[in-house]
Amino acid sequence: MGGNRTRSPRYWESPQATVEACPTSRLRASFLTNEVWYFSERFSLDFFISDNMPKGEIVLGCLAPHPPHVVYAENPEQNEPVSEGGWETLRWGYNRLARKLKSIDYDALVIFTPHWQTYIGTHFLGLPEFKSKSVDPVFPNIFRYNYDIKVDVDLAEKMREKASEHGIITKMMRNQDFRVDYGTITSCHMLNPDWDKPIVTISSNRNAHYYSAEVMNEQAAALGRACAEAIEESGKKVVMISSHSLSHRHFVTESPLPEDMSKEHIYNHSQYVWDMKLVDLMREGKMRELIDILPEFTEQTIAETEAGGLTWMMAAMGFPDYSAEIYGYQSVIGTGNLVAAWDPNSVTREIVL
Ligand code: 2X7
Ligand code: FE2
Repeated sequence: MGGNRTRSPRYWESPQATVEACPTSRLRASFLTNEVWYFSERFSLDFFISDNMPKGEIVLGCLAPHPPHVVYAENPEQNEPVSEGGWETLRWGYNRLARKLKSIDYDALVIFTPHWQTYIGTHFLGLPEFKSKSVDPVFPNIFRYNYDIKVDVDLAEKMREKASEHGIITKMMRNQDFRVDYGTITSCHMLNPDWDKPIVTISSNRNAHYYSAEVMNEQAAALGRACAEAIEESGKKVVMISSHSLSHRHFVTESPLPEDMSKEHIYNHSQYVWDMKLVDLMREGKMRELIDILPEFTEQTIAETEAGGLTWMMAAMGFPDYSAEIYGYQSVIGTGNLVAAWDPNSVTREIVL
């Protein structure tokens, strides 16, 4: 493996670091890291090789819908409003996937969210911590969540760099007062309520608004490939999260008690049939086919796939041809919400539902 990183000169002063130096001082090796550096005496040609630098990998991909209702229904201490429950099919599916995540060794969660919309380029959270209160603009009655989020800034920067190399306009979000969107918070809370892993949030650049759902699909796929390269080079184990519902036609009037499940139902049969078509393709491991028909699905069901998250994740994972794990499907104010996961490891991959 090669690279063009530099080491500070002080690194080589440590006795353990330098185990061998040839007379011309052009080659040095390190006990600490197994790196072998070749010094050309011209900075731009210095490089290293390493035996023990494992490639990073995507260890799981999750489709994680973010109606704030599911957080409200869980009654975590971070959220101010208190509920009597609700949306159990979705929440119990989420709880099961969260248990699987606990059994997986990973370094960071990387999430793509439709509720951080950017119009000039793709943005990445770029500070180590964001702490504030998130209030859902449409449902302030159910979501007022105090968050304290840790970010893997190194990984975010690597992704930004790779995306930029691929011709994508990018920016790091370095404003400490930036309010993290409720999509990121809801999906991450449901998958990892302990918040014990750093995250990277990626914004959704609205190519669809300038061009079309097809262009959006292409751009999101390019971003996914760039992120996969960044993950590989980072040496980290990453869980990817595509945060969104499927069909998205929803009620225009909220019931007096939001968690009154006697009022919750699918809004429109055609939209439900579309959602089930997608679930079938996921079960059959036909993700390339699914992504090909996504622009049509998005248009007909005004789906949140419009933001590009699913395409981004599937492209990064090489369009899986194995079965997705299905954890649950339920309507929230009429929208279609599916919790699903793609496990590249055939030993741990399960048939859940
Ligand atoms: O953002 C959402 C959503 N995607 C689905 C349902 C309800 C509220 O907010
Ligand atoms: Fe949403």
